[in-house]
Amino acid sequence: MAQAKTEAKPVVNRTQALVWLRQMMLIRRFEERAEMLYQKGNKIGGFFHQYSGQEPVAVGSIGVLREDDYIITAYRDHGHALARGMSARAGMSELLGKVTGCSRGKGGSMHFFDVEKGFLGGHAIVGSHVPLATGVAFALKYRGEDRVCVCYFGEGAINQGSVHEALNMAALWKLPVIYIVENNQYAMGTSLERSTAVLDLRLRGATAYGIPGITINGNDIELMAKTTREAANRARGGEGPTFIEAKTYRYKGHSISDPGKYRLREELDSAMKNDPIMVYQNVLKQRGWIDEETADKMRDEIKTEVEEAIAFAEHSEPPSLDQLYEDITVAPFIPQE
Ligand SMILES: Cc1ncc(C[n+]2csc(CCOP(=O)(O)OP(=O)(O)O)c2C)c(N)n1
Repeated sequence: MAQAKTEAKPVVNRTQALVWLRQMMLIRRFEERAEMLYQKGNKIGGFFHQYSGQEPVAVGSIGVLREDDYIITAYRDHGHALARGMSARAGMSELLGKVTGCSRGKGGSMHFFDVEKGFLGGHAIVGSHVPLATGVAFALKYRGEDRVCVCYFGEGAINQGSVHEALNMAALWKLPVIYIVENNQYAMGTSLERSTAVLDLRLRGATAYGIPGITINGNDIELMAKTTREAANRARGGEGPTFIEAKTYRYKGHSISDPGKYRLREELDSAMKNDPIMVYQNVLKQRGWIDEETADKMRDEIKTEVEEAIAFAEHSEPPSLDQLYEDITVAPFIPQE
């Protein structure tokens, strides 16, 4: 089986590590407060899928990309967007359906976009964006650019036919794409064991298409970073795609309306006991890169940032009737009377 190579040297300095810790804390807080707004204040409508527990996957991998690389993901997209540098204001406004949101209030939770930051969404049909990622990578190669496209999807998407067509073409044409499967163990209420015949997901890329694959602990942010950096180097060097299975766990139900009755309380408790944000904070403490007081200050600043984002979103306007007709087609869409 093809294996992605690993390297030994450290991937991060103190400054970068603190940025990553802060980003993970921001994602967590952003979603905690958004959940409250959804449930208590009834301020957020539509679907709402939380990333809580999976933060190191997005933050570690995006943290080693270049600003001109592309990212594309599924509907559990708040974490990737914030890790890419979207402001809490733009994200919160989108959740509240305001014109100041990243998709002008017309996308909602599942359709965060920020094209200027190379963040190509937020896609709700399972597996549908994987061919898009392959297409983006094809365009990059066709134009002779040394940028890469990173595509995130859940393990539930692995059995979609379109994913396999996309993997085959990426391997055939050695496209600069990195597929990151976020294996959080459940697709809605269905565990991987109940849906999938071959549990070693790397084999999907490796044996079928010859794409180097690696399975890693997605809770380990620095390992995420190192593995992604190596994959990006391969892609930029013309060696083609890499398939990374990041083992992770989601703390919340599939969506906000899912009480999660298909798993035991003990399973969730045991995952939360090793919360990757606290674990990373402790790692940095042991290295002497942060102390308790600085971490508390960081958390306080993040609380303020999120409250400020909520206030901004609440004071923003929803899109006007005219604006509802924008962004539908390339040429302006003229509604018929
Ligand atoms: C083609 C398609 N089939 C079914 C659904 C309904 N659906 C929404 S999310 C989901 C589970 C996907 O799980 P996974 O890919 O593991 O991602 P996760 O939710 O765990 O992040 C399903 C079946 C859908 N959106 N699209």
